[in-house]
Amino acid sequence: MSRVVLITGATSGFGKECARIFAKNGDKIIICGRRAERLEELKNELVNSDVATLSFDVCDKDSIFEHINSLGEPYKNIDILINSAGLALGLGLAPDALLDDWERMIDTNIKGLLYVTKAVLPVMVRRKSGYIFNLGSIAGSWPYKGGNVYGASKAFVEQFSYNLRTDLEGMNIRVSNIEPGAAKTEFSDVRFKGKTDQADKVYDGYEPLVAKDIANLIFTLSNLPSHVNVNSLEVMPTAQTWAGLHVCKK
Ligand code: NDP
Ligand code: 8X3
Repeated sequence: MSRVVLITGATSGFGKECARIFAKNGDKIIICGRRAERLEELKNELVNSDVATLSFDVCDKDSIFEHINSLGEPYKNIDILINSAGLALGLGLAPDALLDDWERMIDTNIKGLLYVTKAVLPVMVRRKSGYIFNLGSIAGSWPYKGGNVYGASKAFVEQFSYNLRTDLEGMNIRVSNIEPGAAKTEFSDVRFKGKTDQADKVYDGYEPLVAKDIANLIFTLSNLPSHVNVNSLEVMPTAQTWAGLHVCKK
């Protein structure tokens, strides 16, 4: 049966590939992002599917509620929310990192995700049905140098996902925290503020994940029987492992 799927961060990366796979499989999609022209391009690409576009900044609370509350038939009964909008800014160590970057990551990855979730929840609660996918990260569990606030914001997403699921007990609403490792999207271009040579280096010499890998997994989870909730899913490229504990010797 066709579902209504609202996807943030649909102009790029995981969100864009989720839009493609859900739309091509007959679901109705609502694609969101700030870059309206990219939303229109994607809508044109998916011309044989039901696609609505909503252009808003997830940091703008009022705009989010206005846009989501403005949805009419056949899009207003959202079955699936994919919270993919997010970013890392900079890889500087805490003493050097920019406070503005820290604030933007908190505003986007934490507050933005909360606003969108809060705007979508009433319809799921009323219909006693829904599935929320949050894009966490391995950075939420595994510290690395320069990960400081980005990793902390993803740790928030993980714990919020579990607490949300707990609050929604008995309401037949599933919540999964998806925790990818290194994936080649526009993520590093954004992190390094357009310095593409630095961004490309992140994925040099091994086969990273691609957005389709994560979109396929999200789509698969969305088709599990409704009594099955995958709480978290950590996914890395085969080439990526853990760094081990570090000792700073004299
Ligand atoms: P991309 O940079 O390719 O896509 C990010 C998306 O987020 C874009 O569509 C962008 O849309 C949207 N976005 C960013 N800021 C805002 C904002 N203020 N308002 C609305 N939309 C916004 O990155 P990915 O697809 O890789 O990242 C998606 C999610 O996955 C993020 O939460 C990221 O932290 C997480 N992640 C990424 C990993 C990776 O290695 N790539 C690994 C683990 C997690 P627009 O600019 O048009 O608004
Ligand atoms: C993105 C993965 O390892 O670059 O969340 O932080 S990582």
